[in-house]
Amino acid sequence: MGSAAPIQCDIFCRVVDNFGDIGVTWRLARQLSGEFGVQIRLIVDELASFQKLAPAIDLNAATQTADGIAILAWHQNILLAPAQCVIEAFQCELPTSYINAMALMKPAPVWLNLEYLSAESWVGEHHLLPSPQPQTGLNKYFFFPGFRANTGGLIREHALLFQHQQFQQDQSQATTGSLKIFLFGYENVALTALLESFSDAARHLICTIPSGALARQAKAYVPNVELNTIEFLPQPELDHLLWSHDVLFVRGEDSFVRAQWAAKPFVWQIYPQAERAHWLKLNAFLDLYCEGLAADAADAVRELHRAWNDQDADAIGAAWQAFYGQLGLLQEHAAAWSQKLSQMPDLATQLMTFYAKTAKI
Ligand code: TRH
Repeated sequence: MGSAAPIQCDIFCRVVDNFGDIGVTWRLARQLSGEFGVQIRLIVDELASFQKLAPAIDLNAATQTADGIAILAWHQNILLAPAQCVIEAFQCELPTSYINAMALMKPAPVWLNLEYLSAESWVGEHHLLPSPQPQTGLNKYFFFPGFRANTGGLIREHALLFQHQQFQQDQSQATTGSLKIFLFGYENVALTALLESFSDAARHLICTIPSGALARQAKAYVPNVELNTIEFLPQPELDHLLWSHDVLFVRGEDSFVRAQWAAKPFVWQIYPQAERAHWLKLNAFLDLYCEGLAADAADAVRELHRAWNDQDADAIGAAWQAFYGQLGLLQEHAAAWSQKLSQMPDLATQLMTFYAKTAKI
């Protein structure tokens, strides 16, 4: 920032499971490149998952370019001269040779660990703290995305909310009378009971399920419900899909955030962790999200989240009915929540501001 030469940034990503790791890093890479002119190399250890979100990715190419971003296959002996800004996604552990090369650079690169998103309050206390690395004398900084002012915020492209508004204006005439539900989640024992409870609604329902375990699990016929299983779309097309539905079931991290920018009532299936550790994270988010929401509506939000995440087939029907009964209020709340979040600087802006300050440019 301020200097004529573009900033160079390496983003390292290991695909642990599913699509969230590559989903978040790809989205961030596209924004940093497209809106900040940063020269990005995205170093990824698994191209097959990446290809699902970006069909142009060539599975056999060691290096390639997509959307102006250099994509490097992360193999064991990869040797790279470090960039000025280094983003290690989700503690994925940089190659030793790369760290040693960083230690020799003057000035040292700005090294950030991009953490998983959480609404827990301790996150703000740790955001941007340095973690001194005794072997090299380098500092690695924690960068915590989050929902509060003392965190790194959420990924939000600069034109996103404007585009959303335009989309809504264009769609305002196109109401079908059906309630459109988007259902993206992990395999879930409560799915059949949820779909059956959809058929009790007074309105006709259209339910869209992206390909994957949940789509395979969905039963073919439910009275009063039109079930559409669809192929995965390229990531930039996901927002329009979300915007064209009325209720969003989302999961993980990236689709969870996009549902919030879509300003629609949503249900989050959190990525399950050992010993139910994810419940703390889920409840921390619900506490924040339900602030200011009328008690009945807040109870409905909590109970549907509980039943869906607990895969509670006995409770999901009643939980859905209660949620459905509050839909008008939940729609207003979702719009207000999105508006509130948009007051925070977005994650890429915060990242670039921190980089400029730390690199003293
Ligand atoms: O796939 P996920 O469950 O990812 C998870 C979480 O990130 C979790 O925190 C992490 O620990 C685990 O992976 C390893 O859900 P998420 O985060 O929503 O990622 C899905 C990505 O797929 C997201 O970037 C959106 C994208 N996507 C498309 O590009 N096209 C589609 O059609 C759909 C449905 C999703």
